[in-house]
Amino acid sequence: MSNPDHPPAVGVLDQGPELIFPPGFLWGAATAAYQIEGAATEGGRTPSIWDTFSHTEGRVVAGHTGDVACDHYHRMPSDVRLMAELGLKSYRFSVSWSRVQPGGTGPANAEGLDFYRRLVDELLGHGIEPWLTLYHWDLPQPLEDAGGWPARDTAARFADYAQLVADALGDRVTYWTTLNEPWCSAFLGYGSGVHAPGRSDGADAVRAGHHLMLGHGLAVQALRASRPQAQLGITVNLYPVTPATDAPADLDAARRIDALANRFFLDPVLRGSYPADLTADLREVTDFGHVRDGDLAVISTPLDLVGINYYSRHVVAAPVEGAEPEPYWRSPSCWPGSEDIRFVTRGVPVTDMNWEIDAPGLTETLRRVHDEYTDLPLYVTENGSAFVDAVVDGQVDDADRLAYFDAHLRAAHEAISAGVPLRGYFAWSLMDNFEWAWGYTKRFGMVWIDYDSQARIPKSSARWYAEVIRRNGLAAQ
Ligand code: IFM
Repeated sequence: MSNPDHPPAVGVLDQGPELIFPPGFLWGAATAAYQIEGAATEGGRTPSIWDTFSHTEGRVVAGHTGDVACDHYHRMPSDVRLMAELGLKSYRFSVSWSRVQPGGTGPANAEGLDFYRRLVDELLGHGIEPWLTLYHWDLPQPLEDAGGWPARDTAARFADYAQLVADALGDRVTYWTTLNEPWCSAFLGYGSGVHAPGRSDGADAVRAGHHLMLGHGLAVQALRASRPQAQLGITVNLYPVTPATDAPADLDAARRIDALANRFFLDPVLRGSYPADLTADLREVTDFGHVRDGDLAVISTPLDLVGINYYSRHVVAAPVEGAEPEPYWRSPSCWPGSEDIRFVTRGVPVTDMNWEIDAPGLTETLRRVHDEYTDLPLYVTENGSAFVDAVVDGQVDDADRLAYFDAHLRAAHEAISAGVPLRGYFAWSLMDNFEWAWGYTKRFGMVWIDYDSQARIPKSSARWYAEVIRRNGLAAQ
């Protein structure tokens, strides 16, 4: 770091011999366009579903919006310098569709593309590998008005947009992920409606999930044809799903939630089919008439890598009468056809999102994807935690977040030792940002953002992570 008064907070790193990661391991940090860029109406950008949603009263805590966010659009060069000071090998960002193709159809917006060209140049100039995500939840509003992801045409529009970005940036960007966490787009956006566009219909959520994957497959085909050297993948958010007891009804609850949370995406993308138990569970919700011949072949177009976002574990149990509905991803409407299943709280430590901290779940998830689905290289494209931080004497000592990263990196290393081809890890997030329905009330960053002054303060976890990257490893315990 540039500030000699604040030496790296190596902490646990000093406790023992290092745990070394494989040579060339890609150490990174991630962000997403709507969460950090701001400049919502500048440079020809038009509204996405998140602009509309956040400007609708009652949708986001305290009425927060991404209008300004971290002002990254204007501060990009100094933010990249900060990444370089941290020693990041790679930076995962997303492109705002409505910045580069306002309205979601038609020609490219040169000014919007120019922002990402400058970002990529800046990264490459600092020796940082750009990792581009095409879609991190910000569908152009006119495409939502035309039906959104439940409408088949949106998949074709996404492939056109992917081509346009590939034409502009494909000569300099090697790593591409099509979608970030399609489960959230489909089931939080169209199932429970706690995310944009805020619709609540189980059948629409299932259709949205299918068309997101269809768009992914079409985009991969377009990118592969025009950029044969590119490394192409998708990012899915996965959870180990554990039954609360080994009673048959709890085992069945776990099977059902695993199907909706994990196998809904993993099976079509990596095996070219929907799981039979999933379609059976959903028979009261949809007859899957939206799936056309040939779709699954497109969806399972071969990839070069799989990105996995890991945060926590789901522990579930059979329905009980009179159980109180629960919030956010525990909301029953996130789980069409399985609304009555209970999410169980085990009483283990949680983050500020109330998500249970479960590092072994990362090992389990990585091993499962490798053992059951694919030999492809895997990347943890997000992992991190929100905690209540505070600035004290100009510093932020986020010991909880540092411990979370440390435990999860050990879990990642364990997966590598077990033979999983894990090639990189991206901390979520580089900086505090707009945490969707929670606005700015949840902080996931390694870098503190003062939203009044836009000052950046690297937290202890950032200085620790810089040291992990420098050593390519961490201390054994
Ligand atoms: O902030 C989000 C991110 O946009 C997607 N993955 C989970 C993060 C924390 O909720």
